[in-house]
Amino acid sequence: MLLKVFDYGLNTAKLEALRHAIEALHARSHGTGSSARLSVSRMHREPADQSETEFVRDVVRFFWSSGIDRLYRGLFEREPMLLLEFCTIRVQETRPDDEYVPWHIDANFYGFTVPLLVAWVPLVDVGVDAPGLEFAQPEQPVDLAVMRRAWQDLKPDERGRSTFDETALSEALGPFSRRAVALKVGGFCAFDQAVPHRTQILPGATKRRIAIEFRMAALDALPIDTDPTRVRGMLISWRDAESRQIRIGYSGQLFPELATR
Ligand SMILES: O=C(O)CCC(=O)C(=O)O
Repeated sequence: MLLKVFDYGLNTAKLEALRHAIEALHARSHGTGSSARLSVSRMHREPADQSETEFVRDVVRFFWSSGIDRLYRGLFEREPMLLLEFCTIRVQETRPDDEYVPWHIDANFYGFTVPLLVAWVPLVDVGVDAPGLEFAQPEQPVDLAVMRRAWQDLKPDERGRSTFDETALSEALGPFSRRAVALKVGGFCAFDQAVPHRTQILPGATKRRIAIEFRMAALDALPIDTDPTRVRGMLISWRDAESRQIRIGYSGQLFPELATR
């Protein structure tokens, strides 16, 4: 289980520009005062207008200039691709009836067989007035095979999501502590697909939170323990090995076995 918290390092001016763009897109589609998850892949597939097309391009540019990709290379010694399909932007309000994301692991997106690294990047300061992210940290080392079995045994909740309640989490991790991260814009946390996390429960939060999640996986292999329909036609971005240029495309371009006829 890998969790790293960086208090700074990302370009704050670029993050501010992304936040302004998200606020405009969110206000247009959801008004104000409601939480929402904006889909980068939908904006690429069916852009409502030019501003959505530009936004996707800005997200991709930001990612490849941020240094986050270097983290993946350094940790796993493999070339990463950005899973744009699973690049999510959450605008999280603070009303009591707002939907906070419950305990889960991101193996939900990509299974366990390929190293997945999530970079959770807040676009406003979090952890004091606006909810951040909370991690469950085991007090003793956890056997990944145990975690994986616990994940496979989960029964989908009423919305079809694989989430852990506190009992399932204790069974998987043994004794654990909760760690909420407070971050200023420019900081981020990075974690792998085995790390349980949820939206921070922050009583008294007064400010809405905007965050973007970049999910990276190895460019040279597909997961074998996840629903194949998740990876077929999956939107990705990668650096071309010869030209070094950044590409945006679908999984079939890199993995011929996924190409649709
Ligand atoms: O940003 C959050 O509060 C949680 C989001 C999350 O963990 C997810 O989308 O997988």
